[in-house]
Amino acid sequence: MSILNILNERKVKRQKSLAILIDPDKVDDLSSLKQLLPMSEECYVDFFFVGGSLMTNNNLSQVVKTIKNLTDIPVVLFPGNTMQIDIRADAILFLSLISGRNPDLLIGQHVVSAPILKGSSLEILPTGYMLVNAESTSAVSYMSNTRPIPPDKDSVATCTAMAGEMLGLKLIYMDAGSGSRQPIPARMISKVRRSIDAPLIVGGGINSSEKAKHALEAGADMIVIGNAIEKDPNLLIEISEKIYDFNKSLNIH
Ligand code: 1GP
Repeated sequence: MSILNILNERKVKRQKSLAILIDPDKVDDLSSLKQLLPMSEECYVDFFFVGGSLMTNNNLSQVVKTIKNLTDIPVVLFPGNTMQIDIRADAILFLSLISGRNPDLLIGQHVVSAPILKGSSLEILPTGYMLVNAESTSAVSYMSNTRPIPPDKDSVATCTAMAGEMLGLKLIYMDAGSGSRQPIPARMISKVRRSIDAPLIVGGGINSSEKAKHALEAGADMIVIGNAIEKDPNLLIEISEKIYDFNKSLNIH
């Protein structure tokens, strides 16, 4: 079954998913990644997202290869730009940065990468990507040359998500930015959840099991965690328990 079908099915059943973000630029030594992989399987991690705003060490293919060799957990590319494509991955978030007004990230980079993706077996996941942050100085805002949606502007967020879905995007990803001090407010997550049918991915600044629980309760179908698990891999156990509790209450898992 395709990843998109899996996500749609889970959304209908209200089943939650967990993705770990691996930024290849932060993987200096593959041994820490190799330690995380068996733990991720034990904790029922659903996906690895692989990507970052900047890649200075040319590590992408090594990271994808290591994950694919050592686990069966699907690898989804989360590209910061068109250079971040590796055909060994399972799928790619084909991100249109709909919170911004930078044409290159709404359609330009997609045109450049389309022929490469068409010739690959990667599953393409058309995704409306929305940055939500009070600061316009985060790495992703700087690199994307866009202003994020302010966290108190719920109607801007809901209308943006609705428009993305009406344009045919199949997933909506609300991101506070990697390492954000504040995750996306629960209030905004629930309003966006109620405005769209597409599966809703939420990430950025989720650094405790409580914050994970709030995002899930508010309506995130999938949460994405990067920095916090890099710093403390044991947090994965606590967060996966929250996901397990949610899914158990639905008699799933
Ligand atoms: C960032 O949503 C991801 O794009 C994950 O963010 O690293 O803050 O968990 P963190």
